[in-house]
Amino acid sequence: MANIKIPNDWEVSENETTPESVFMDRRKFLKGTGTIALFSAISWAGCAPSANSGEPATPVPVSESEKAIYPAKLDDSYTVDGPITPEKISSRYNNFYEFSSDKEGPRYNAQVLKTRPWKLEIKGHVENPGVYDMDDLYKTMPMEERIYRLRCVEAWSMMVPWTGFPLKALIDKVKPKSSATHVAFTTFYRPFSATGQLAFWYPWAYTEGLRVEEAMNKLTFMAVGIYGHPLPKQHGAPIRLVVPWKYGYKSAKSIEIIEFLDYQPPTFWTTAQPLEYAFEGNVNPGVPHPRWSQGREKMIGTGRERLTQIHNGYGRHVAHLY
Ligand SMILES: Nc1nc2c(c(=O)[nH]1)N[C@H]1C(S)=C(S)[C@@H](COP(=O)(O)O)O[C@H]1N2
Ligand SMILES: [Mo]
Repeated sequence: MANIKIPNDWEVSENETTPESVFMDRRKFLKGTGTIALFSAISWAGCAPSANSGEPATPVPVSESEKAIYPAKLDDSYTVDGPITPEKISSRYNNFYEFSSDKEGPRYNAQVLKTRPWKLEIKGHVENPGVYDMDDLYKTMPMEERIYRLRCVEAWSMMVPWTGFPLKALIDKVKPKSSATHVAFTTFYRPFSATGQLAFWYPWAYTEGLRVEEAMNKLTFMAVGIYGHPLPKQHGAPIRLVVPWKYGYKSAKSIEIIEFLDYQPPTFWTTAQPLEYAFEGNVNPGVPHPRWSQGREKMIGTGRERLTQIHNGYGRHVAHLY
């Protein structure tokens, strides 16, 4: 009896695995085109870890203002049930197509990205457009820690402690005009270091978008750190969006531009595969992906699955928006 594990009611035994997206996989696409050797050579230039370097080191804060945000106070009003994913798991299983189309590539390949200094531009339909240096944000934004579940559309999830600030705090400073209906987030475009961006069949740069009311929701978070230290590059350093009630693709990494618009912007996955990835992207176990069920998810690092919850378990904060 002692060996029998009684699962929590949200857990289910692992009995089905969901295929990852294989659409337009880079290697499959290139196979037979004769360009694979060239493409691989480009991909590896400057990206491979040195033979004895092992894992990328945990990033440390560099400026006084960045140091001052750690440790940030945990706000546990938004914590949902389930175990926290060990950092060794979450930092080695990333989606970051700028650097690799598999999960293991970004933690190595993303290390070439120059993330300091970094500026975030805010523009469009706002009273106070501007360019913020990361240090301005470390000094002025209300930093806190939040433990969120992140549910990828590929039917896996993780739960991690982010350090950052509610996007609303920044939006209140820039003051959207009444004409603003949507917010667009744009990642860098640097194809000579982010060689995944040489994949011409994708609509680079990576972009995402929200309705203004979604962007202003208290859950919508700009993360600058994770596990009590600055974001490693594979997680989207130095600043990334986290929208926990939506599929992971909405949580754009390494953001350079936030633009307020009076229309719904075209976004990366929605443009690449319109039939598979909706702009809204809310986690919903009742709406299957065209190629797999969304009813359950693998909790990475546990060997177990759980039932997927509507709005990823955050319904009491966001259901009124829909
Ligand atoms: N710029 C950029 N942001 C991105 C992605 C990406 O490929 N590029 N992938 C998204 C997807 S599909 C997921 S699941 C999450 C993964 O975040 P993580 O690697 O920090 O866990 O990042 C999202 N943000
Ligand atoms: Mo994802």
